[in-house]
Amino acid sequence: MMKMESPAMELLAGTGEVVVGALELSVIVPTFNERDNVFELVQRLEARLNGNGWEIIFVDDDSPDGTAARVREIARGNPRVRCLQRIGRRGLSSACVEGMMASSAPYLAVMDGDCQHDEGVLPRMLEILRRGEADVVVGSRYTDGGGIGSWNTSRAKMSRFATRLSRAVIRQHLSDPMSGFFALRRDALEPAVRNLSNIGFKILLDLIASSPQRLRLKETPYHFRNRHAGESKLDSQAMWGYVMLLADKLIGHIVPVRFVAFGLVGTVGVFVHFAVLSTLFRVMSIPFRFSQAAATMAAMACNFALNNALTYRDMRLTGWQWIKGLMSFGLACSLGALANVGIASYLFRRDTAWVLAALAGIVVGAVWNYAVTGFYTWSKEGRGPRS
Ligand SMILES: Nc1nc2c(ncn2[C@@H]2O[C@H](COP(=O)(O)OP(=O)(O)OP(=O)(O)O)[C@@H](O)[C@H]2O)c(=O)[nH]1
Ligand SMILES: [Mg+2]
Repeated sequence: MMKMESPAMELLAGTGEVVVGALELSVIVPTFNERDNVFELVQRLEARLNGNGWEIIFVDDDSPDGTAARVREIARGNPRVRCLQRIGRRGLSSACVEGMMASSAPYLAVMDGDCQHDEGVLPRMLEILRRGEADVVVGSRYTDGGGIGSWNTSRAKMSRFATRLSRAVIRQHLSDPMSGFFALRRDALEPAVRNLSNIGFKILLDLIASSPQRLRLKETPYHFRNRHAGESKLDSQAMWGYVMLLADKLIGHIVPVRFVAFGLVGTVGVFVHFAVLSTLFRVMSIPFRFSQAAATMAAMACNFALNNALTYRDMRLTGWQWIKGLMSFGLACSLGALANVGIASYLFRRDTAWVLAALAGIVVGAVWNYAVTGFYTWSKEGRGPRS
């Protein structure tokens, strides 16, 4: 009798099917508006990985340019290619995690969909994993033999600064912990997966910081190339996502990081309130109650817009959903204000110092606003399509 090489082969043996090669590697590629890059990437991978038992899983966040349809078109002629299309969601890290969880391969690799990562390095990464020399192999731009291509100096400086910040959450040395190009053993992912923050762009950092055991890391150099086609999604908000990730790793076990962001946005709202109030009341001499009402509306709208762009960036509302969100946010916060005043007045009547009574009212109002808007304004049902 033929010797079975893996449980997968044993399972198939009874069906009479011919097993060409067991699945060994899944390459996970997060995409957003990469329609003109996906075919090129598949071809480049075919050239480098041919012969191995591998597949490529594109995780697309319902890109408006039709990336998912393009991937499925390719997949119909190439069974190595799969498409995971997420609706009403955004986020590079969470896309990578869901792609990895959709794979059954013992080895996983993550790379960008715009051909910036050098696919020629993948066989070396796979070999290191096969030999059991590391749990994670990181493609590094900052180790000897690596490079960052034609980045301008400000982007290069920003990347180095972010790398330094990362030391706050990972205690192991890595020259390029911000890398989006890496390969790992599935059994290194599984213990970490429930601790992941799933925030922002930096999945490798999240993974290393979330692993209950110390992962064995190895780096392999590569040159970061220019995009093949399309536009960058790296915007100023990516930096905010990074700060949120670091904060979640540092204090997320004490207080939810979204609540901290919500509180910070609320503080900005107080400044907006006073700016509008003083302009209308002091400068334009509009009666106090109208000025106060206008300032409250302005602060509420500003808080909603900031929370939508930052605190709930991964499920931000657009178009008609944005208007509906603003209304439900306004309603929830009005009730929050009533709770705030009610609690503060009650405590004040019971001889609590006025500052403490006011603070207690603010905390109760903020928790109410956070809980209710998280449930109604940015609920699953409220998530609309994004641009
Ligand atoms: N699924 C998914 N993929 C995303 C999202 N944002 C970015 N991506 C993909 O993640 C990869 C990296 O994003 P890029 O915009 O290329 O970021 P970058 O490589 O740091 O920046 P550039 O050098 O300017 O290209 C690309 O394949 C994007 O299509 C997202 O929200 N969801
Ligand atoms: Mg890119």
